[in-house]
Amino acid sequence: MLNKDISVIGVPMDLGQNRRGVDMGPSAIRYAGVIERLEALKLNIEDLGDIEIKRPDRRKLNNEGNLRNLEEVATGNENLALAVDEVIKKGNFPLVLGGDHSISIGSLAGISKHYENLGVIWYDAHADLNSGETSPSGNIHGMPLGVSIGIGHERLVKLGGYGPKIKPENIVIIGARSIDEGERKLIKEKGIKVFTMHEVDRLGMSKVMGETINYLKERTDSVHLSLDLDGLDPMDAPGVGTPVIGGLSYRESHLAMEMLAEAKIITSAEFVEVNPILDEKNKTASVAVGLMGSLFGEKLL
Ligand code: B3U
Ligand code: MN
Ligand code: MN
Repeated sequence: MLNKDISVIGVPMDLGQNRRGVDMGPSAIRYAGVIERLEALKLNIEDLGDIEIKRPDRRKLNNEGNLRNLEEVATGNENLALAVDEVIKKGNFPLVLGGDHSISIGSLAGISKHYENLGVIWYDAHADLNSGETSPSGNIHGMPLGVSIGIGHERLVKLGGYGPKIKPENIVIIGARSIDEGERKLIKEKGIKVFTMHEVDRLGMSKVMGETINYLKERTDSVHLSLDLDGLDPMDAPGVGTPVIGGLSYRESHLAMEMLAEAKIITSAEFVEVNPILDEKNKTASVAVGLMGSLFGEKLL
């Protein structure tokens, strides 16, 4: 990793989906020792604490169309975008702790304007390419990647005052195994690069990551890592809201992070969907912290 100055931002957001508890993700990840783990790597860590996310009376929440809690999700993400923007302005690496995956909308709004050609690695069981029109759930955490390429509600697509944030050809999805019909269409139409579990099994993680790194090096000037813990197999990461069996292993995931550390291409990152209420003794938060260790250069020997 080139940038040794890291700013940690927690986002206690659970309004992008229906299960309670993911708002406690940042606490669980801090409790699992993220700050100490990164400090041990001789990095300069500042913990900016948590972004303010409103705690509305849940009985009074309003949906707009098929978008659950649109206003609250948008406002929280605007706060996050401002914080991330400040971190990059002062030359630090933003490390964002979720919260549900809707927070990627705010992260990318704060990050993308600083680069000509931002790339994204989307490490996830899902493609998160839905919109109000295609979503089976109305949950905004299933939409952030679609929003980033300009598909979805204006309030989200133009969040931070501009959009789209990412070119479809600058995206690589890794670990997908639960893809909705509308998402499948979009992947084909936009030519988005996806390594589903099929490709991971066929090629192995080493080849998948190697190809991902080469692909992004060729066409981007910076890369954001968006790691949804449900990309991992539920045996390794049980504390997530929408587990999908047959996922990426703990070992494959560490290899992926180690290869990214070696390639020095990651310029910002977020780790999302850790839900301590659904977890087994904070296992998922600990796995997340271990992966951050590898991403920032921790070695076995
Ligand atoms: N694709 C489904 C399910 C889902 C997306 N992201 C998560 N679950 N974590 C949806 O609701 O959009
Ligand atoms: Mn996701
Ligand atoms: Mn997911």
